[in-house]
Amino acid sequence: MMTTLLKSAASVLEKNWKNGFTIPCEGLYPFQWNWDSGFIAIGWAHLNIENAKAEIRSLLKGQWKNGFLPHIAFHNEATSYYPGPEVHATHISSNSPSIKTSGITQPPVLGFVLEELLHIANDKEDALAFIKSVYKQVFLNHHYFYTSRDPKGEGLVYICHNWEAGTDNTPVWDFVWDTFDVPNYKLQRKDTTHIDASHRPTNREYQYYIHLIELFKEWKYDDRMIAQNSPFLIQDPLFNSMLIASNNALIRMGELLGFHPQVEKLKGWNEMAKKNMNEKLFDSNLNAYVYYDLRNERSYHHISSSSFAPLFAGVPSSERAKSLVGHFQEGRFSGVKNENFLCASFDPTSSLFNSKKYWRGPIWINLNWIIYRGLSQYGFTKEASLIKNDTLYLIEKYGFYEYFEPSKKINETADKGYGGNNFSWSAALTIDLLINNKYK
Ligand code: 9WN
Repeated sequence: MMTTLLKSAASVLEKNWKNGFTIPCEGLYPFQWNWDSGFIAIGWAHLNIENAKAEIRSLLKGQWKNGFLPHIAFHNEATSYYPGPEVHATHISSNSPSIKTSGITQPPVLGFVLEELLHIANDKEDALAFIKSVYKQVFLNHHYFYTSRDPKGEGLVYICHNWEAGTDNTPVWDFVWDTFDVPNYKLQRKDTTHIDASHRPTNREYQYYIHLIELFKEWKYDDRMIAQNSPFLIQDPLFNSMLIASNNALIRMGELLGFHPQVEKLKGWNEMAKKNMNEKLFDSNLNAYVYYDLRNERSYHHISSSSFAPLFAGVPSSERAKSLVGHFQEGRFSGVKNENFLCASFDPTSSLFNSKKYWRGPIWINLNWIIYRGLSQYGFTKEASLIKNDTLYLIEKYGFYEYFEPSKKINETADKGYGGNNFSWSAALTIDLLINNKYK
């Protein structure tokens, strides 16, 4: 029997369903987004596996000839979002597909999403046949990352735009923006007509976002030019964790399906990726995984919710995982008296923390799901239940918002979440948290 919360989550997905794919949020994000679709497919798999399959097939329609998977597929027309297809202008690349897409990517979640579908599906044979039909496309995407975005052959791929991180305005980028100047573009922002501008990135930050796209267009989206010249070139712990978690899943599924050459390649990349993530991206003073800036050859010593994503990818040793968990109960993220709900998107003790502003502090449901799964996998059941209960508490109290206030005190008098409402991945992952028996 469906509980009330489950029913309302299902109705969010149904309303955002556009006959073949699901938009993240009406008005605010009116197209198909890459990592959103992955999380959304997990929700659909519990309700209607055919929609989950269609979601993934639609996303793969945007795949480029070199395996690149864009962050937005513009299947439909909409004027409520900026920057739209005319700004990305990806037809100038010889690799772009027949449908309109953006020319930047997002965290590669499809590999592990396919394995989630297999676990959730009642008809395993049918799910496996579907996975078989898309496996090589997803593999090609990983091949693209390790051959085009890992200039030093470290198994750590770079992102070249803040929107590729998915954590668009994390304070870590402030330090990158300080390293170069941008012209003054005439922005046509639409987001601030939907959402309180103080909860969104500033116009100054948008100048950088647009400038990077203008540079990529000048270089016709050529990866070699980008690697050589992009002022933004970051090895991001969240992005690489999503890739490793997807490698892990593709290896297991490839073994089941007999895709041996692909499995061998994936194992090679993965081994190097895990090793260098532990050696290069771990900051032992902070006790957390951090970002490395390849352009300026430096690390950024800040903790964000992305710092815990390696748990989900099985990267840390159990000893290191144990010390990471110290940031939760009575720790830096929870607050010494557990004053905060888990898990703020940025270090609540930092002067750069802002509890209301997008990825500079608020809680996001997809990161909570990733951390919850990571904690469960390592056997930290107490901390896993804590983050799961905090997530469901916020959703039940306010609804399926895009992001939420971490401070328990502010939440005592608040009456809503932040950003867009009826946000698809908040609904989809609530469904999974409520009914996925594997992680109780
Ligand atoms: C740019 C769709 C996307 C999410 C991102 C989130 C936000 C877009 C924007 O919305 O980013 O991709 O315009 O702000 O930060 O993680 O995928 O939900």
